[in-house]
Amino acid sequence: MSTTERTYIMIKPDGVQRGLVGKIIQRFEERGYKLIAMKLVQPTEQHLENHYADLKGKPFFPGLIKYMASGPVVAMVWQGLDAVKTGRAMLGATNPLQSPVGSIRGDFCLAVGRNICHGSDSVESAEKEIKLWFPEGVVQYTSALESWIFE
Ligand code: RTP
Repeated sequence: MSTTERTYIMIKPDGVQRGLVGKIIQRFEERGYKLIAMKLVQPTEQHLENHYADLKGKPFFPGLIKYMASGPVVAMVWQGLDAVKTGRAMLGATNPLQSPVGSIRGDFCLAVGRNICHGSDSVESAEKEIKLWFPEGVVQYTSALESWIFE
């Protein structure tokens, strides 16, 4: 487990429209993760089909692409210990009704097709997603807080 593990976290169009951007960012900052890339983008359907290529063929795929292309999303890369698995735990389950209270989905949403955020499900998919959403790369910097967050 590395203190420089990275995950791709995205606030979906409903999260942006509902004004939840600040709250979601705050949870990752407060947990001790470091923001190393962020942008507001209006993704194309083609880009989203690449992002969700593993789900092509699922009955909900066309609706998912339409929903994800319906407005801007906030694309982010967060770095820190166990970022992928802990990031997913912070988001909650795919179906918000099965998400524990205290998780982002468990606190802010109800429907699987409007679940406000995305998080990479493995270190390998995080690497792929970071390249897809940030072909320009991420920012390298040292935070003075790091020695207070990691041993
Ligand atoms: P995400 O990629 O967005 O973080 O979600 P996930 O890994 O938790 O779930 P995944 O199975 O990869 O599904 C991707 C997104 O598709 C929508 N979905 N709708 N209507 C449905 O039954 C259904 N199932 C999945 C959700 O927005 C889910 O986050």
